[in-house]
Amino acid sequence: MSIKKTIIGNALLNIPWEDKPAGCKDIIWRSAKNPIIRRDHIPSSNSIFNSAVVPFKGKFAGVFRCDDKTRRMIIHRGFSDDGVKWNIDHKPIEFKTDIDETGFGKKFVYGYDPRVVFIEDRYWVTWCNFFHGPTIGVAYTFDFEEFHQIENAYLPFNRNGVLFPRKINDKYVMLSRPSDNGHTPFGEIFISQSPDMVYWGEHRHVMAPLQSWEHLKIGAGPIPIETTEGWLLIYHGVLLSCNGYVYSMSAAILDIDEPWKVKYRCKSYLLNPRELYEMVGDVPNVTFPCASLQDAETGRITIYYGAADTVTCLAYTQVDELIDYIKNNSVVSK
Ligand code: BMA
Repeated sequence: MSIKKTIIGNALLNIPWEDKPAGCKDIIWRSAKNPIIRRDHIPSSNSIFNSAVVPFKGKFAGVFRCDDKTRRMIIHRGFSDDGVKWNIDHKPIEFKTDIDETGFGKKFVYGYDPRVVFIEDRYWVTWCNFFHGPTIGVAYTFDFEEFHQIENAYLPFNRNGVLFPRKINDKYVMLSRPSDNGHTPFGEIFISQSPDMVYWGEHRHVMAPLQSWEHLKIGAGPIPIETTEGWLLIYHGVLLSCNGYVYSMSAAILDIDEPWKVKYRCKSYLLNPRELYEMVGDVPNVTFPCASLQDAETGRITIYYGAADTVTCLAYTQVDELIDYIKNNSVVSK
């Protein structure tokens, strides 16, 4: 049987994987091992969630949001042989930077919801940093030993900065979600472009909340996946219920050359909080995807998501099944 190659990218034969359980009708299904990282995985941690991983030297490396017991939000690095059992450094990453004259422009103040992506010759890390309010911090590493922080990408307030895995039209491209200083009761996904990872402009609007499950705000999740149908974007959406925010995830497909154009967008959520570890924790009812791994040979996609702002979990999907579902259940605008 010849397998259709829908994902444009590398094979990743050691991708963490569990087949869809018999009888399961979901397009995205959970790991039976969830949560794969518990809240007390390292001695200092209050919670480890909303974290990101990449293939690294035939194995895996990652950047982990480890809020500590003072409730400071910081980022630790980690390594894994199989993408499931993680060795997370007990010490936070110390970002090297040449602080600017105000002492603030390139400073790591706090770090949450990191993403990581390999582009050209290095790994780029983005996260929510503080610069007179939340904005997107940017750093790079070649080896997960030294991390070099550069200029924050945007003016406050902004969150969920997610880079594309290659230049598009010769520019670096980043999705982000302008916000406020607090728990932001609004939010739409925008795109910005840069020749050098420092100066960001040519901003375009990508998408706004559309359906009830995401009516309050949306934000990009993992690094978009390049496919023959366009960029596959897994994202989170938030519903405001009488009992607070509910974070679910779904997916859309963006145009490959003009990624501010939405080609298809799944109208329903594809995974929402319903397991105990997603509904009970420091913030109940949160499933928050920040990374994926994908194998271009088999079309397998493994999603890393934070649950209840407390633990880290895995979910799986198959690219052709997911894309078919998005196309057959697509509503792009009102
Ligand atoms: C968002 C971010 C996420 C968090 C979510 C739910 O604003 O802070 O880190 O998972 O809220 O609390």
